[in-house]
Amino acid sequence: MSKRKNPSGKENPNHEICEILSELAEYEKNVSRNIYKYNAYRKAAMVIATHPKKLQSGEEAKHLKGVGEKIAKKIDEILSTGKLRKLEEIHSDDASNAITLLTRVSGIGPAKARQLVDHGIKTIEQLKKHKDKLNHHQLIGLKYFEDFEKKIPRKEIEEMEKIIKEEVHKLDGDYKITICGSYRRGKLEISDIDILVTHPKYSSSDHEHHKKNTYLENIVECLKKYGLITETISLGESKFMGACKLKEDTPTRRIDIRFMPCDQYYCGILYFTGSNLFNQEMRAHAHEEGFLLNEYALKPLGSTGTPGEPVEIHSEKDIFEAINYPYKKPEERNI
Ligand code: DCP
Ligand code: MG
Repeated sequence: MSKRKNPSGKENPNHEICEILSELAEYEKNVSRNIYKYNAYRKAAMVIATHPKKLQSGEEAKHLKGVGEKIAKKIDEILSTGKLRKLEEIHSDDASNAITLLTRVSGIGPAKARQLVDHGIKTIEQLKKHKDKLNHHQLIGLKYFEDFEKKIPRKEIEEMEKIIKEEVHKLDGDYKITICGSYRRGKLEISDIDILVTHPKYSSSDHEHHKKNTYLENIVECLKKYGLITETISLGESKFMGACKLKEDTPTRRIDIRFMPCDQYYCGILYFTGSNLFNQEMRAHAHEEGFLLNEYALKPLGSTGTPGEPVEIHSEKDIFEAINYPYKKPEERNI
């Protein structure tokens, strides 16, 4: 059996257990829609993935943070039989397989997937015959179903980054652009492109005064003209969702661009760099230190629990320092 690598690139001697727990997590998210269980399985899979030794029993696994009685029992079953009955049952359930498949289409969430399955739509082929049931986003998801599933090599995003920065800076040299997500965390294979943009002339007070701005619209128009952006899923003042294509022979990729006021930029970068789990842990730590941290701001919590005025932030490091959290480089946030 192959030994897959863990998040820090080392061999993972427990990869079979991790794969099963991750599958259970996906099942809870997409089919049962139990986010609490989804998180529990994901956390356990992550902590086990970074455990350097092969686990011998569920009891041993229980010493790891995030592994409780129920997961320990499952680990025992996997260790002794090489599989998990619960997962075998899930695999043999038609409706569950169909829901899992349909949620792979960009724009189709667990609720929509269940609805489609209830209408008897269970395959991509059948979905193609019922386009009337899909909204604009889901239609694009369907059109590029195969392309959007392909991982993006780092090199390809590096090339796009260069073009995007060059073209956007021709428009206005003051734009600040950061590609976040797993790309910023140093991953070699990335699922989509998450870009964060700001402009020094636009702050949250402008935003609060509902001052209309066209910063994002201008960027999207510019990259469409260049030929990089090929599809628009949605476009607002602060968020663009769409698709892009670098070259004739590269697949169409999902791209999101967010425009944020300059004083919220670093909280935005921190959030959109992730990982998801890292954000959860950092937010929990912030809370213990008496702060509210989200994608927009860091606010101290008063004695009654009401958030105060945002702390002034000029870098990602400022956020870590303010909440007494040891600084982690983006590549160290792959939990
Ligand atoms: N994010 C989050 N919570 C969510 C969704 C997103 O904290 N529910 C943040 C953390 C993610 C970032 O946004 O790292 C980007 O979201 P992606 O879903 O694009 O995830 P990644 O870029 O980390 O991984 P991938 O390569 O799969 O896109
Ligand atoms: Mg991403």
